[in-house]
Amino acid sequence: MKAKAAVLFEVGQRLDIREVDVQAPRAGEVLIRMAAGGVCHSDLHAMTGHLVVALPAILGHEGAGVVADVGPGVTSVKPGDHVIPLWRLSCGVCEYCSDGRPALCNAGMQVRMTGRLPDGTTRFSLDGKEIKHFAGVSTFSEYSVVPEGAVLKIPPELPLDRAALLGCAVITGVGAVINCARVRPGSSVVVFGTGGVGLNAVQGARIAGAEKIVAVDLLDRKLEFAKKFGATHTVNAAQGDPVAQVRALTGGRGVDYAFEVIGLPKTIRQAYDCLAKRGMAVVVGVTPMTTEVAVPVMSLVFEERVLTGSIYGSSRPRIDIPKLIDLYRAGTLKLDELLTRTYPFKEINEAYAALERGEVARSVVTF
Ligand code: PAD
Ligand code: ZN
Repeated sequence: MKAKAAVLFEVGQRLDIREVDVQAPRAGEVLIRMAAGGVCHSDLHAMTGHLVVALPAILGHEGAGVVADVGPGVTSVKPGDHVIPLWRLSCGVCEYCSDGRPALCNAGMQVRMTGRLPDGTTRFSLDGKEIKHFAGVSTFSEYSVVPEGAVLKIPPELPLDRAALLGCAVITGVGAVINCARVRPGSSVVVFGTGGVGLNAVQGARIAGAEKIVAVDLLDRKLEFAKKFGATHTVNAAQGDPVAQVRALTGGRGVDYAFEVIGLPKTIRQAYDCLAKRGMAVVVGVTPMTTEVAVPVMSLVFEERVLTGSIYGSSRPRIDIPKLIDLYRAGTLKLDELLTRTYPFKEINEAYAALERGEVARSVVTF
């Protein structure tokens, strides 16, 4: 079948909407008719080359849609089901999957690095040449073939444009706070970068019962969003050293948890420098592959500080996404407020330009 899809041919280029060929799903695979694709900074990192991706590829890793067809042996979904594709495939049987760490699955990493499905081939092509799958899900396509292990059924009444956000921004941000850092009630938190993912770290901290939640960004517009998501204090890093400002807000002590949701060495170091003794800094932002960050070892030892990272919200999506849906239904998790703009698919490059200008909380393209 044919489908319109946003292809990245080379680093440095914008997305090119082309009519690609999509093969039928094979055994254990699911064909999804995509309804909405989320506009995440990680795709932009792929376009700029910060994130190394096998090209040409159909980008997009946040999305939601309806099952159009299934290959032999698929049991967990059927045509007509509403689903979210999970951008880190998990095999279910390896050491990491068995340990409740599906985001660390080697099979998922293999798909991510090669741009091919687990059998080593692709279901997309253009003029007979293979087009790669980004993160195994390629949500910027009217139709995408995804392994069953990366497809999660969701309730049909959930609006698909909002459901899409659960698949990356929400699970990554909330998960970093709840699964990785395990933020405790009454604690103090700083979040560097309050874009689509960072706002979810802010609301994750609110849901976890943090008492002080400081949002740091360069744009007042983003800080206003952050207040709606639960920030108790805001710091504009364009107006002076953010570390000094965060420390001042905690009476000099520093915070219990810091989240870096930008992907810059400078802000990773700033997040670390905001910590109190025994504090934990979690890096969520994606940097170029070779980036290094130095921290003073003395503070690791004498203050027992922790510096770590979180991929895909350190989550178990099949357990965590249904919980997030319950929190949305209860009015606790803000999804409607997160979706500040919707673009028709053909305006996808404009959607990315708006992300770069920092205009939106999160946007989606709709098909
Ligand atoms: P976004 O562009 O919506 O948000 C980034 C925010 O950072 C914006 O609000 C900027 O204004 C702000 N910012 C930029 N520079 C600074 C600075 N020096 N000081 C303070 N604020 C600043 O991006 P996003 O929320 O979609 O993604 C954020 C990062 O998270 C990005 O690097 C993305 O690739 C990464 C990500 N990681 C995972 C994961 O699993 N670890 C998943 C998804 C996204
Ligand atoms: Zn993402």
